[in-house]
This record gives sequence, structure tokens and C-alpha cells, in this order.
Amino acid sequence: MSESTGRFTVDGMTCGGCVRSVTRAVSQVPGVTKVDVSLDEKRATVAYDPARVQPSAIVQAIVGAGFEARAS
Ligand SMILES: [Cu+2]
Repeated sequence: MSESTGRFTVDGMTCGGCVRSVTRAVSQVPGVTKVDVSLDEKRATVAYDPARVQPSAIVQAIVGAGFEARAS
């Protein structure tokens, strides 16, 4: 399996609970292998299998959790 790393800017996080919400939502996307979310940097760093997941699906997962996201 190959692995890509994507960085996403996440707006709307205000506390550790938000970080956990984003982490959980992105972790549930099939093909995602690692998620690191920084509240201070407003960023999610995501490792994923590019054969199984598109970056847009990761953005959708973050938006679905109630935050704004874009690839950065
Ligand atoms: Cu919060």
C-alpha cells in the first residue's frame, strides 16, 4: 500500500473537544491511516492510501463534523 500525506486547514476549532471531533471524523474515512490535528495551527495532517481515499473525502468528513476545511 502506498501512502500520501495531506495537510488541511481547519477553521472553527476552539478546544480539545473540537480536536477530538475532527480526529474521530477523519479517522473513520476508509483508507485513512493516521490523523494529527493541531488546534494552535488550525491544521489536520492526514496520512492516507491514495488508492482508497481522495483529499476531497477528508475535507467532506471535517465539514460533516461541523468545521470548515480546505486542502492547504
Ligand atoms: Cu471545541
